[in-house]
Amino acid sequence: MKKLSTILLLLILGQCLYAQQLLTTRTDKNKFPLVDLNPAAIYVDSTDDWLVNKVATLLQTDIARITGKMPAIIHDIADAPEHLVIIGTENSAAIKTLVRNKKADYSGLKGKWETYRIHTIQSPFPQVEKALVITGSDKRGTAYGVLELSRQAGVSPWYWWADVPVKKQATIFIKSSSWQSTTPSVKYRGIFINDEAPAFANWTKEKFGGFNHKVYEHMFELLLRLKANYLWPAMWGNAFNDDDTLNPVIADKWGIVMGSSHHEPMLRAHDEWRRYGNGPWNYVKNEATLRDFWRKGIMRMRNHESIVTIGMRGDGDEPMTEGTATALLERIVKDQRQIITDITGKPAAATPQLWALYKEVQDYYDKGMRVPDDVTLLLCDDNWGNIRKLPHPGETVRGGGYGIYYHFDYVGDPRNYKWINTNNIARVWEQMHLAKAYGADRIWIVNVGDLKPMEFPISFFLEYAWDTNRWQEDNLRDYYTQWAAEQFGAAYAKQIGEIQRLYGQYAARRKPELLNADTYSLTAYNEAARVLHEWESLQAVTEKLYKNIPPAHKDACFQLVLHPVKANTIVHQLYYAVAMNRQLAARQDSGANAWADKAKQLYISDSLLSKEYNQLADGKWNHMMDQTHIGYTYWQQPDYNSMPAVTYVSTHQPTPTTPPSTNDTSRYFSLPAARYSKAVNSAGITWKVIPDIGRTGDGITTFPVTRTVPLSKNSPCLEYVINSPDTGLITITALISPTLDFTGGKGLKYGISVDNETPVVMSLHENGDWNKWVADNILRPVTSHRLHTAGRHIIRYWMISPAVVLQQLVVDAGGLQETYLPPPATGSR
Ligand code: REL
Repeated sequence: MKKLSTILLLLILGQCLYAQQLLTTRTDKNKFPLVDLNPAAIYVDSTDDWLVNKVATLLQTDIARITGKMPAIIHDIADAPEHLVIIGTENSAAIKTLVRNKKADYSGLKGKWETYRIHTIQSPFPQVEKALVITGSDKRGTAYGVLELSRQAGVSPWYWWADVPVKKQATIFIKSSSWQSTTPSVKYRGIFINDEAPAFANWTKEKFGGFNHKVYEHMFELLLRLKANYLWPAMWGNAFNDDDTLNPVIADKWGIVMGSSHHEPMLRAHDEWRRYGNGPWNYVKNEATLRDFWRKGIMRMRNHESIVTIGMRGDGDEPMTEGTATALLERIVKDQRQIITDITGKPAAATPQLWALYKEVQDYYDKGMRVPDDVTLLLCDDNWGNIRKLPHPGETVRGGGYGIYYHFDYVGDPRNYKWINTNNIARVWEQMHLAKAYGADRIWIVNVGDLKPMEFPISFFLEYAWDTNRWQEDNLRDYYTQWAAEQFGAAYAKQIGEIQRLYGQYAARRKPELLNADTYSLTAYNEAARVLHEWESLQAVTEKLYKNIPPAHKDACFQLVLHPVKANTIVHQLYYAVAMNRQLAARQDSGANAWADKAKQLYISDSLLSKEYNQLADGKWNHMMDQTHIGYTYWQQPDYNSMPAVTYVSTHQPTPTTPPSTNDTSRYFSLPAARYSKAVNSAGITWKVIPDIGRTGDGITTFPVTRTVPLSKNSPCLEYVINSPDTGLITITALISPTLDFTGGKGLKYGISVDNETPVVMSLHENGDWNKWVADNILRPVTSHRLHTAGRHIIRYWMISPAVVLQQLVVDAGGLQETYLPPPATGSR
């Protein structure tokens, strides 16, 4: 019996945890009327935390925005009407009374991090018939609960940052029940505003007068609405603590944990050293000055929740001088921790710290440098979304744990990408899922450039960090529609979700900054025209949607949906026109001239589109699209966009409108990985498709991602059948996502065999050019095999390492032409 009731309790609890739909309809007789004819009042204890009082006012204005009815805020239960929303932490007088009178039991929140409970209580106080209580294990937990309610009632976290209209309704009813949130999967979840000139910097200068608390306050609110808690502030010529002394004070009130980037130790901005530093940024030559400089960072931290970056890199994001000794760095860390101890008066371990294993710093770690156990090791991606290192399974027990620093935007080799969003969330999911599976879950921070236009991947990154169980490979596609529904309503969810899904896949093929007229082949398999057609079709669908969407949604739809599609389409049209021009001009064909004119028009269209963005919402986002993106000659951005060179010819030849197609005599099979003939799972390892992760479709990999087995004839494998008319040599190119060997080994491996041959074992990383992998966003290992007979053959792709995501196999049986993307899928033929 006891067992049965435990099971029942677990089932009910399970429902509480996952049944997170708070809203109900008027006909539900158990409902709580948040707003019926009148709004319920909101109670908050004025002595409760500032943030709790703040979110009470946010809820108040959110409700007013939704329904046009402004709820009263009361601070004394004696003033309560019959329906009351109670917001508070355990310090709230009303919450204490409820517990004391056994009307509620919040022991399930005790000691938890950022966890909240939302429930209704019948007759909690004499004059109150029903109350809706939102309480958290701490101030942020309480805030997240309140903002979750707002969000479900119709206020998107992006209502200000992307002009998403509030969903108007006359009434709001809440289900009578009890929900307790999960405790966040990742403790510190945040963003890094970086590479912020020219766009964000010019925008904020014009709108707010710089990076001051007025602009940061909008950011803090956004972060809380997205259930984030952590920020690395802008640092390109900006210094959070120095630019406006209210910045850190307001951050602390909003409950935002502040840090500084990976190369700005001790909470001091790089720009502060430029402003006030004395002598070289070199610990051997200038130790005392540096110590003073850092001391100020910790003094200024006061009791504001912070994560202190420790360690030291060279001046301005450069490596330390060559030959910097591990011993020196260890001494620096020791001295920095002594400063923390001296100034806080507590052991250093009482202040959260991180050491970022960014770029060359990881080498120090790999060569044996260690920092004390309480420091979080912030592992990093390669700046291109591929995680470089993860803890070994079983290595995760370390006081400070591990975290990840990830990029949606970057300045550096092989090219800056800071104009528009090019992040495919399927890949973000796959990499961050790895991070979680291997135990890197203390901090997740992502470089988001100017913040706009990264709204969509930011939402995903932070929501996934909040609950890594919520999104798996088999429901990832729902994220697109869920997000679209939240911004644009259920009526547009499917359509916009589908646009976002295709956009993410197309845009991740190559950063626009790396595109040129030669990226896609004009001739081989009609590649350039096919790619362009995909963009133009997506644009047509998006334009139609934009035309039909209600006027109130147009600004948001432009920013979040139409602009990125159009911007990419124009750039692809431009390079296609330039390619056509060059090809025809090379033949002295006067058809080249029309393409040159077209290219010029497209170049102008590009700048007009940026202008349209900047003028949107009466110029609210002026400068946000100032980033240059055409005319790169090396990694660094050009100062100005420049028109790619086109040529005019003066002869009079006919004007072809399509590229001359070459005679395709190539014999090949292009096999999308997810369309295997057979998947062999074994030893508890299962093949699963990750939808949309590939450059042209899905990808496939093995789960659990932490498991592997030595290669044998029983290993997990995928089979692909081809029917070859010939015998002879073939090559097989495996198109694989550019995952790095995060295990610290020499390269992730797979095996490949044809029929009964011994599998060829391929290492993905031993040879190759990282610049090309990331620019092309693919690995292309090639193996050779011999077909001894014509007819049916089985290609087997063998799992050796986990986390290898196969996108496509391309079998060349003779004459395969070179293309950027795989040739069109053939299946067996
Ligand atoms: O993307 C990165 O992590 C770094 O290159 C930047 O953090 C770096 O601070 C750069 O913006 C300038 O210093």
